[in-house]
Amino acid sequence: TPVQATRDVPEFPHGFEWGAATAAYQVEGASAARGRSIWDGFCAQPGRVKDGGSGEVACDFYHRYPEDVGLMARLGLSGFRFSLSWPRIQPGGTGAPDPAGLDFYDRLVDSLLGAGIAPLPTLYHFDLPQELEDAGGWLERDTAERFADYTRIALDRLGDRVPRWITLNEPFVHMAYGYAFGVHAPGRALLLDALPAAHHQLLAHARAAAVLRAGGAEALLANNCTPVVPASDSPDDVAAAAAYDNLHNRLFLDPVLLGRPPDLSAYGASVPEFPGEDLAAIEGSADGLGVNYYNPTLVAAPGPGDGLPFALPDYAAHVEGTPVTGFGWPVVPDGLPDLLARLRDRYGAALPPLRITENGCSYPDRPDAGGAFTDRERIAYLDGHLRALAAAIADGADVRGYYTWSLIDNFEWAEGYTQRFGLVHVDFATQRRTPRASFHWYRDWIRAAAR
Ligand code: GBH
Repeated sequence: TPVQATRDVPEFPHGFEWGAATAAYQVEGASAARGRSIWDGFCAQPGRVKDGGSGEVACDFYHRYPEDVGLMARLGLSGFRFSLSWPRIQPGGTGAPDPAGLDFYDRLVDSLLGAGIAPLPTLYHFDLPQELEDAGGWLERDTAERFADYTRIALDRLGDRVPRWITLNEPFVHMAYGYAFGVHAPGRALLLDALPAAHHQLLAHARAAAVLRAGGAEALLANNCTPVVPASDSPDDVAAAAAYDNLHNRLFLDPVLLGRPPDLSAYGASVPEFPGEDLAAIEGSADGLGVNYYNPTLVAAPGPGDGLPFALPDYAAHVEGTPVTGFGWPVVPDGLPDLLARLRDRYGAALPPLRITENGCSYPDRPDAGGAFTDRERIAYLDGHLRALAAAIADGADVRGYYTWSLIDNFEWAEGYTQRFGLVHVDFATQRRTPRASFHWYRDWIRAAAR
């Protein structure tokens, strides 16, 4: 039973996609049945992931997907966002595909379609084949060409049933966490020398988009977007906020939507240039954008000795009354309409249709006496963000779908299994799935909104 009634559900456009999201390394498990990815090696290094966790088994989605598709059907989802594991399809990142890997995604797609759920696959969600990392990974231009080959293989197998694809997930997060700060795989702490990973991921997106479009499919790019808020109206804080906005948001959107990179002069001389021919390929290469929205980012001028032209003070400590999730992330539903308005102001007619491809929260469970997972905070989070989204759409934002992160608890990267984002609780010892109260709440919301 829902703990909060889904009353006065606002109207959403006809055909709006109601979804949930996962990613291959975070849920599939069955790691012995595929090639190595950078996350396998990263998790094996002591101290990298909380409690020594890894995606070796995860949710065992590889074997249990029929049960999970059943959960999706009970929710009434119209769409499911998942990712394909590149090393499951092409074990070394190059050469002939592994038929068993392709067969798995084939079965998954058929199972979704059989349940009336549109598959929305992401080709790449942080899990690069290890061999490609050994050859330089995303710092290497050739990785973009390899990604195009892999895209062709996936499209050849699934394109008859899958008309819309996401190329890359969150190239900013991958560059920053994986290559600049080293807190995600591949664990490289290159600071600004990580910037070629932006260029090459964007080129990979463009190459993949060309393949997808030639096959009659749509190509979307999913970015982690954050409304950037200066800590004060002092010129230094405002300048730092602009520098951060350019790095986090505009570096991954301006080339695609405007055909030029943003001004990164605040980052000094080491900023690489995008060759003109690459910009020509990248411009206009997205048929839609996935927006992963979690929270706004507060930015202040750097202190002495800070190596970067910005500092990131704690938002919730600064803006009184801001609740935080179990991860400590600020809960700011109004940041979503704010973000959507900024995108419209900045890109105008160049902005393609949007989908919220991730939004959600982690909280520790307090199972009640009956053993139920009554996650009131998650319900409040979803309710707040969905009402804010409805208002933004009523105000003219062209948002076609909402995919909450996540359907089920899963491997939360460097946090291992300590942060739970699911509508469905997973007992990782037994793989038992138990819908939380938010599952029932979302089901009722979808029923009321999908009219
Ligand atoms: C996504 O990344 C990933 O795509 C997904 O795989 C992952 O499981 C999911 O989110 C949940 O983490 O302002 O200091 O509070 C999200 C990237 C980076 C977004 C950190 C929120 C908040 C930092 N996140 N950010 S803070």
